[in-house]
Amino acid sequence: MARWDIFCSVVDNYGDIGVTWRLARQLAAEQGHAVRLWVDELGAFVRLCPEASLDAQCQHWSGVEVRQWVEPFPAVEPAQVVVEAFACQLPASYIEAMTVSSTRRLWLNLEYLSAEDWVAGFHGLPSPQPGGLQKFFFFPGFVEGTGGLLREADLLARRRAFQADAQTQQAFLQSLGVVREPEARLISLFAYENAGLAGWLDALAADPQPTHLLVPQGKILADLQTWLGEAPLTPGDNSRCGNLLIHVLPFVAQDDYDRLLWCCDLNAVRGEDSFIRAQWAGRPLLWHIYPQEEGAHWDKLEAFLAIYSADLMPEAAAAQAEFWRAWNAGEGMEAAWPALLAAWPALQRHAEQWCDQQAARSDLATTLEQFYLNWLSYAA
Ligand code: TRH
Repeated sequence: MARWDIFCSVVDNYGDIGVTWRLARQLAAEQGHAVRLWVDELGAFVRLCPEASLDAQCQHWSGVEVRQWVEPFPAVEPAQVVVEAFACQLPASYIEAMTVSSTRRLWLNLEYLSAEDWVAGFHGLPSPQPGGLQKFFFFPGFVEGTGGLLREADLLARRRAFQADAQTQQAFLQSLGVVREPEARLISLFAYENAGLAGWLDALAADPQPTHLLVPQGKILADLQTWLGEAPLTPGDNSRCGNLLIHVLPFVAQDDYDRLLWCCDLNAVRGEDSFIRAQWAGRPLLWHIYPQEEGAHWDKLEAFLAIYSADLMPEAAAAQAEFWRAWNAGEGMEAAWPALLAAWPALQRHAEQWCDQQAARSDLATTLEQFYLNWLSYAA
């Protein structure tokens, strides 16, 4: 057992806290470490963990000590392993305390997820620091030589048991105010603002098979509202248009978001964490990648499509790629949707195969633990 400090600066949205909160819980529960999670915006944390306090300096949830990251930073003894998430800047006083301490400490920069080729070459490299501190880059990833993906040890067993149990799914959906229509496909929609939404909704409304679209509160609601031509949407609202039934949900707790993904036939997700959780759901997905300056996100999107589609029939791979490109370009969903449906059975099978393939690799918390143990033995 070691003490770990994880630092999370909430830049925007929920990905930074989503990833670090998940990692902190897993390191505590599965590796038995004493984990402190330092968060500079508790409001974002409370959205994922609604039982938590918005202003407590220190609180304990799921075996993790959650600390408010305030300025000036409190005088604390640094942990043996320090994780800065997504290159956030550690407090100067904390770095100073690490530097003057006689105890060796492992400092890791947990980087963003990318399927690009260069990632494996950079994973685990040292990042030289003044004062002799030992800092390394740690890259999550989909291939050998990277740090893997966040996945709790029992996740897939829990997911499969849930998906095999129609009554539990029904009860869960009912707790969100959703009554599933027998013939309807269920789609969850979590996305940034997207001009392509109107075209997709037109296609769903005209589709011979009914669709039940579940939309948790978030940025996409404004586009939905414009398409519906209605007053501001709030959780619980329902609208029907042709063969499309739209249901606005509250923003649910993080564990319930998993269950929502497990219930749906297709999940539209965004960012980094929901993207991975949709893959563990074993169902087809649609990724709205976080847009970056100068279009850098397109390379990431194409890199992922290339590895995800490697074992798919060419027609299905092309239909999926065009669907994802249309969504991220914000146009062309009317044509991309029927093409995707033509490839549907292949995509369904593939989603489960991909999940198995990824689950055969070490998860991120396990690779972090291994990295730490190697570092310890190297130091001994
Ligand atoms: O919210 P995101 O877009 O977050 C991030 C940040 O923007 C970050 O700066 C950026 O670099 C990164 O994306 C790529 O998307 P993400 O990562 O999917 O995080 C959303 C979290 O919110 C995830 O943990 C799931 C959770 N969630 C819920 O708990 N309940 C909900 O109802 C929904 C819709 C999501």
